[in-house]
Amino acid sequence: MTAEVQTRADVPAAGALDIREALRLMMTIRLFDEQALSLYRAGEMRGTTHPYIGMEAVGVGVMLALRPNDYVTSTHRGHGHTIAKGGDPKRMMAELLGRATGYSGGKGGSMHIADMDKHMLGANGIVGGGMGLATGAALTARLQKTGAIAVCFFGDGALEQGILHETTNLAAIWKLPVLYVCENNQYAMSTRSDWSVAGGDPARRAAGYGIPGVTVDGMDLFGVNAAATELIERARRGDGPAYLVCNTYRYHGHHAGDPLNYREKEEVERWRLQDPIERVKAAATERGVMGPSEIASLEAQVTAEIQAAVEFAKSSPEPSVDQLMTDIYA
Ligand SMILES: Cc1ncc(C[n+]2csc(CCOP(=O)(O)OP(=O)(O)O)c2C)c(N)n1
Ligand SMILES: [Mg+2]
Repeated sequence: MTAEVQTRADVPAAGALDIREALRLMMTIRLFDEQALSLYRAGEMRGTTHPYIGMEAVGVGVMLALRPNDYVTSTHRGHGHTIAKGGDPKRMMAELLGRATGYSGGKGGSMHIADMDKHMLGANGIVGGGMGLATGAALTARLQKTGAIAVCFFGDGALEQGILHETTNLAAIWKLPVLYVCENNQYAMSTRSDWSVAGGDPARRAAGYGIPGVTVDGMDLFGVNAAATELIERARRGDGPAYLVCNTYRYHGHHAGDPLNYREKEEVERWRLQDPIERVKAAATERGVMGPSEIASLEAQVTAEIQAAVEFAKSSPEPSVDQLMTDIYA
């Protein structure tokens, strides 16, 4: 395939996508992060949390195009990626509340959740920090001939990190099986991406490396999934890396304590009209996959699961004093 930029505004057919599973994952992500925000506001969480609310179609659309042994690297906004890759909401919630049953023994918090069994290589507090890891994981997959690929999620704010150039170049010349997924949620903290990112659509940058760059509506599960499937299959065939840019939006602040004094309420409302979960619900009904009552019972099931995760976390012990000096790099 030659270097190209494609913009996908249409809604491709669902294909092999499991709409029920997609909806379950998207609802789980939203309810998990709504719960995390309310625990933060109630003063029950130390540190902060970066909600993925509004961006669910990106993580789920990409993840449902993957195989279990494919690798994923995440960002500081990592809950959605972890849930979509099969992470356990109980252990995640326990980590947020600093409990010993959490993914990092309660000592890492929101930005230090990884699940090696699921090949989810971790959230990352360093903007762009997953780029080297994902590219390395792709090289590992190549050398071990596992047939796996790696997906690197990063934000628009990470587009200007130098490591993106280094890793993309290496991946392009070695044709590594890696997909770089830019979640353009329009802001890096309070900085608008249309103000800070040079050259217009970031997918155009792919041409400089001779690889495909595709831009999709990141509020559309089906469009994200279709583009990801194509680029992932291409990488798996040995044709090398690609950029996938997903235009999306975070409904809430950068983190739980963000005063949000840099954007208009009308802008948020405009994006909310494109709500990715509502769009999947509508598609599920239109396509006769699920009716309203089935959707409601799925929502009740997910709500109960998240409630159980909170109860599990709250009833778990804090790390003991003798754990203080373990897992420390010194
Ligand atoms: C190397 C580095 N520089 C700066 C920061 C501080 N920081 C944390 S998140 C963030 C903005 C990231 O924006 P973006 O990549 O668009 O991700 P989003 O928060 O929008 O998901 C910044 C600047 C950091 N954590 N790491
Ligand atoms: Mg951003």
